Amino acid sequence: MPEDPVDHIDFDELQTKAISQPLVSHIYTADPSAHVFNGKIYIYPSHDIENTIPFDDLGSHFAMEDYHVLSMDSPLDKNAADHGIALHVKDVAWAKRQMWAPDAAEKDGRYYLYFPAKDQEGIFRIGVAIGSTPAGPFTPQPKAIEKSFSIDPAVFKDDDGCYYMYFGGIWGGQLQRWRTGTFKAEGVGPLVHLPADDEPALCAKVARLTNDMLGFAEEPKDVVIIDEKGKSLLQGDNERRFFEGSWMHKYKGKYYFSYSTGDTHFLCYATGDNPYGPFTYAGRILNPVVGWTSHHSIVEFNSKWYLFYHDSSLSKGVTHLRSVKVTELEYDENGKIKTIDPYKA
Ligand code: FUB
Repeated sequence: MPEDPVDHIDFDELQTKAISQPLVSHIYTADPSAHVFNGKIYIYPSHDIENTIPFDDLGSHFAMEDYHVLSMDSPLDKNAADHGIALHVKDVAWAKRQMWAPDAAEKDGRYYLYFPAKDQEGIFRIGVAIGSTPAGPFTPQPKAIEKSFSIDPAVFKDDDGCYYMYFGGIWGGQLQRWRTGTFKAEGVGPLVHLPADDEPALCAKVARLTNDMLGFAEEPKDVVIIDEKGKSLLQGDNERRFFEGSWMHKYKGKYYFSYSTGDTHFLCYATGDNPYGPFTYAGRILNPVVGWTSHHSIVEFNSKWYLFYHDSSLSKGVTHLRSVKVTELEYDENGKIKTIDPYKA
């Protein structure tokens, strides 16, 4: 991922225009997956760190090593509490580096932290670790989830008690290398193995989880996004097609699949009538933030809806040093999400 040109940005002015401020500023945090557990908001972010790894289009400079869990009594609080290290890569037998965007789920009083990391061979897999409280610490399973691949797990509990994992990310997230069902190692760079611009876009994946929450109960399926005419979005439709950062929520009985468009920096969403889709493209949730990546979660708290997201304003535009934020999210009378501008005009 190229570093954003930020020379033109006046960061003091940007601070005054930002619609919200970092929830913590003693560490850098990103990719916030928020959930309400026991009446509180718990946020499962990536923990961004400074490092000397050169920037590249595969995101090698996102060299994170551990996870901290944050919590808030309410999304209206200005700050979040940091519960410290919940899991470190050195304690995960199968993982070597790059602890990217995690998520968590609760079942029967146990908490499950889902996280991607590169294994010894440099292949992204998704692991799970178990805790007895929402803030951890979490004990990792010795192996990654069988048949898991790529990045950005997001776990959704449906009203019938079934849990689903949405995952995947292109470029550095390696999803394009799995198009045939096995990992294609040959070729260098983020564009190798991607479909052509006029082919159907690469899709996020979804799989129902097993009852013990530790594996896939089925082969992962494509999360197909279609346009208003029922046609799959194309790979060249960069302003609407899936890139990374899946999230699922339900509003008034409809399923809302949301995601980042990566190189065009939007958070978008598509709606459907079941957890597998297809989902019809419905619009933008968040316009671009400062920093290359955009990543989010959506959660209901006390009958209001909130968007957790991140930007790189605290680090003055450093792409891999981000800060999590929250703002209210609103729907219109037809269930359309009102697009949010992260900075006032
Ligand atoms: O934090 C590393 C990666 O950046 C995440 O996995 C992506 O979603 C992007 O936010």
